[in-house]
Amino acid sequence: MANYELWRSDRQLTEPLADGAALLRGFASKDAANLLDAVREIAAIAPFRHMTTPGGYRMSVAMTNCGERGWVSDANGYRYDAFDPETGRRWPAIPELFLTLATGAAAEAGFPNFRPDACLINRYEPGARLTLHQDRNERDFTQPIVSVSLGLPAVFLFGGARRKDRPRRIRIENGDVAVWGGPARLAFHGIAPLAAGSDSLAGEHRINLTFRKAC
Ligand code: MD3
Ligand code: FE
Repeated sequence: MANYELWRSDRQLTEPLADGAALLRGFASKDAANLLDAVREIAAIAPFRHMTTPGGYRMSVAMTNCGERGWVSDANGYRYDAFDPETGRRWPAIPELFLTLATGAAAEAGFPNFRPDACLINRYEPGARLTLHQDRNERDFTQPIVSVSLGLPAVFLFGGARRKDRPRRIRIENGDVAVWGGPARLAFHGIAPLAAGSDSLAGEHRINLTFRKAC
C-alpha cells in the first residue's frame, strides 16, 4: 500500500509500514489460544529444535514447520524440504485455522490470492534473537510473507533493501499480524533479543508463525 495513513475497514485497524508492508494490530488476538494449542500439536509430531547455520552457529531461536514444505538450515545451507530431517517424516499439515488467518490477513493487506504451502514456526525464549536477514529461499517474490506474533512482545527490526540501511524498531505484541509484500518483500529484517516476561498463554516464550509460498 502506497498510503502512509492509517486506514480502517469494518473491523481492522491496519498500519502501513512501507510500500507493500502492513501491520494488522490484533488481527489474531481472539485466536491466540487456539493457535497456540495447534502449535503444541504440531510440535508433538515435529519437535522444536535449534538448527545450525551454514556457518556452524546454533540458532538461539527454536524452530519447527508445518505444510507441504518446511524451512531447514544445516551445514549445507538453507532450503525448503518436504521432510523433517529430525524424524524423516513429512511435516504436519497446516491447520485450517492457520490458513484462514493467513489468507484473510493477506487479503486485508491487498494480496487476495495468497495460498501458503509452508509455515515456519519460531519459538523465542528471553535473549533469543534473529539477526538481520532477507527471506529469499522462496521461488516467487511476488507472493507476500504473513507473520503472526503470539506470546511475549518483541521488537521487530525492519530495515531496507541493503543490510547497511538502519532498521526501524517496531514493538509487536500477541495477536499482531504483519504482511510483507511488494517492494518490502526482500527487505532486511530481524528480531531484537527477547526481553524476559511471562504471557498468560505462551508462558516465557514468543511464538512467531511465518506463512510462505515456498514453491
Ligand atoms: C520483512 N521471523 O522466520 S517475522 C523469519 O518474528 C523471520 O520470528 C521473524 O524473520 C520472527 O524469517 C520476523 C516478520 C517478517 C517475516 C518476513 C519478512 C518480516 C519480513 C520478509 C520481508 C520483510
Ligand atoms: Fe525472515
